[in-house]
Amino acid sequence: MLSRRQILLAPLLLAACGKGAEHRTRPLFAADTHPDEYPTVQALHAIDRLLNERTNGEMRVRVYAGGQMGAEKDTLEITVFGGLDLNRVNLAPLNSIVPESIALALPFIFRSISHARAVFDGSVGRTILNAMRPHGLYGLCYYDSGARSFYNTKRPIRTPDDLRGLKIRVQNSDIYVGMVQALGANPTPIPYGEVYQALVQGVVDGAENNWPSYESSRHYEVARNYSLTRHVMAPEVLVASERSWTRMTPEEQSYLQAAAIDSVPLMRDMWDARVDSSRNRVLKSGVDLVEDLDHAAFAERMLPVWDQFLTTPALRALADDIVNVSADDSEESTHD
Ligand code: GTR
Repeated sequence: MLSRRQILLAPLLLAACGKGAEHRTRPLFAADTHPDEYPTVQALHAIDRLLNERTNGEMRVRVYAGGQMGAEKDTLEITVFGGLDLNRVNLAPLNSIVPESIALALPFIFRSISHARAVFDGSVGRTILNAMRPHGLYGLCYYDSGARSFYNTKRPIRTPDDLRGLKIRVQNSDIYVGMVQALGANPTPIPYGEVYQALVQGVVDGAENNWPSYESSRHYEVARNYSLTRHVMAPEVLVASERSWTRMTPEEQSYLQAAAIDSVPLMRDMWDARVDSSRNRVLKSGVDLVEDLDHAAFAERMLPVWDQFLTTPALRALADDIVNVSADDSEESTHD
């Protein structure tokens, strides 16, 4: 029997395999793991609106939100194959596909949200997007993802030692596994959509994420200790399938690239508002927030993780370039 996902995917795969100009008569198919009201999904809708206006309805985007197409790792495979034209994913599942992306995922590489934004918007950001092409993905733009922090069902975390022995869900990326191991906890990679259940059932004791995901996924209802470690500020990424991209005319390509770039400031505004509302909602529910953390102690534990993952001179140079990007860190955004 066909699974729900196979049934959902069938028209996409058929359309993707079609020949000739067919791709221009159908919308671009886009996936996102978040529910419709989440800022990343709203950014995809913004791209649809911009394309619709600018091409008189010739180019449109059909958004499959809420993880309908599967976990990010799987949707990336579908995107490389051409079954999805667009995919909004976190950087983490790209780490095993595009080595250059590792630099942006290093724990504590960014000093602040302003620093992270300056990197995403600058030449290092572009270099990493360009590095995706040989891997079947065309990097269109980055979206904000704020800062990720640890939360758990057991106890407040103030020092790395407080994490010792806890089972922590991580994203599908070896860096996250290495990071959690270096903190003395036990990493368990689980797809995002299954984490709530895993927390409820005690399969894991905790996870880590930004305020909007902690709230939207309802993890905060179960894991009531949130510690503001802010250990990773890796971005969200919007990729196109290289197969879909090369089938577009140069004109279509520039419409799509422009709409993606123009959606970034729109998303950033929605993101900042959502961070505030998510944080308020979560704190109002009585979550135990730890802010007085020893950040330096966490960062120090990450030095061997950097060594473990910066395996080539090129990657080291990218990490150095990131560190050297200047930004007004004093103007730290509270929207983390
Ligand atoms: C969120 C991110 C998702 C997904 C999720 C996770 O912050 O927006 O794309 O990566 O985290 O933890 O799996």
